Amino acid sequence: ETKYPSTSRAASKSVVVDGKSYNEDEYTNVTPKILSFIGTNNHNRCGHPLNLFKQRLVDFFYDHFKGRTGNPIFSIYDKINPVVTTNENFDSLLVPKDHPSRNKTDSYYLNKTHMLRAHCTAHQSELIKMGLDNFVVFGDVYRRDEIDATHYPVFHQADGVHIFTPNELELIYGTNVNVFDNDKNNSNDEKQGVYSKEANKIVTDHLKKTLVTMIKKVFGEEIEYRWVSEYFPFTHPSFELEINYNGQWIEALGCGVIRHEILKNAGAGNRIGWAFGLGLERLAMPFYSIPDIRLFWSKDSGFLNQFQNLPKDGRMKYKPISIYPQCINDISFWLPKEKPFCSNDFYELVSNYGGQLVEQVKLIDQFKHPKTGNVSHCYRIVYRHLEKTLSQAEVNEVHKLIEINATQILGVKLR
Ligand code: FA5
Ligand code: MG
Repeated sequence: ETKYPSTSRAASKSVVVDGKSYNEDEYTNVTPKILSFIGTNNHNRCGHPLNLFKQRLVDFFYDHFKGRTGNPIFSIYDKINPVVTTNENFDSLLVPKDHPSRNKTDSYYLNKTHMLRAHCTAHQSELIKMGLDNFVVFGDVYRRDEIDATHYPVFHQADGVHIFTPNELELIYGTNVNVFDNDKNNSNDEKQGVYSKEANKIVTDHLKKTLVTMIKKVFGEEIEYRWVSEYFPFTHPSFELEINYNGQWIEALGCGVIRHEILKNAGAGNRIGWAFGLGLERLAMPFYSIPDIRLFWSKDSGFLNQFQNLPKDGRMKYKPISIYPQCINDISFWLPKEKPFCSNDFYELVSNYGGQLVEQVKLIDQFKHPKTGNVSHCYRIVYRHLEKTLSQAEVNEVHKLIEINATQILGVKLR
């Protein structure tokens, strides 16, 4: 009988997702809770509001872009596995090696080489390599982030790409256009050096016009919107589209002209194209008046039944099942001195032990002791059950569990 030292067992631990095994290493930070979301595919579940909303977007792309014989030119992908390589999520999109989004504190890693996609743009390069010019990818994406009514560690995105051949540009513009600029150094805020001014303008205008038409088709002609300049490593120029909902500007999507280097690496170097990425929940929430992003994960019939018999193009206003009171508990502790501490680790711990009861976690105060140099954080945790009134005793129990685990796992000292 051979006995292996326990360390070698630990070193060969692995995470299994969708029947595939990934060896754990110092990058591994997915939790069982996060892994449990994989395969739910709310965007593909009949009668789910995300599916209804997705269908509206699909219809737009099918109706708006038709080929010579009237057939849709956009392909839809909604079943691509959320496990991607770091190369797909970052490198193929020219995300710099030191970009903060690569940090373990911001993304979910299976190990050093594989992760849960942080955006659906992760599939862009592969699909272009396959020869596709026009497509939309729908899928679940995973990010370590704060928790509140509009943020959840799992949400859904739609990512679209439209690539033009020189001939197609000419068709839009009416006359022959040069796609490329002879002076490759001619890059500025408005365009990439390689592309000609006209080609860049045609594609930028086409992008903005398409997305505004899409937003108006979904929300109605009266929707108020504005364009904001943005930066993405994978597009230039880049923009964000914001829409006004009840007097508040909501960031609906990011978009831009695809970096030529990406097209070139994917075998489409003779072309120019645009891309966008939008949050399905971000738009479905105002569309159906859904007040809290956690409701998309509700299994309560009071929520889902409201969407059951809704016609595909029907718009309805979600009726809150009832508003149950919040329960607010604060937690204060000294940060450990011997290891790094980041707020996202605490947010995740709260979400692991507080589950669906946690509505918000927020850093409300921090303090550095002038003599000892010790740092203290105070977080406010807002508890609210979506479907019943919580008793103080139930909340205390969960709060206690969070305190114990914060002490044991994160090494903090309660104050
Ligand atoms: C991206 O993810 C880029 N990949 C979008 C893109 C694609 C730009 C292609 C250019 C070309 P961003 O992190 O801003 O960008 O997220 C895109 C959209 O997802 C946001 O506009 C918002 O609608 C939604 N979103 C972002 N974070 C969250 C979140 N935590 N919860 C819900 N929705 C979110
Ligand atoms: Mg953004």
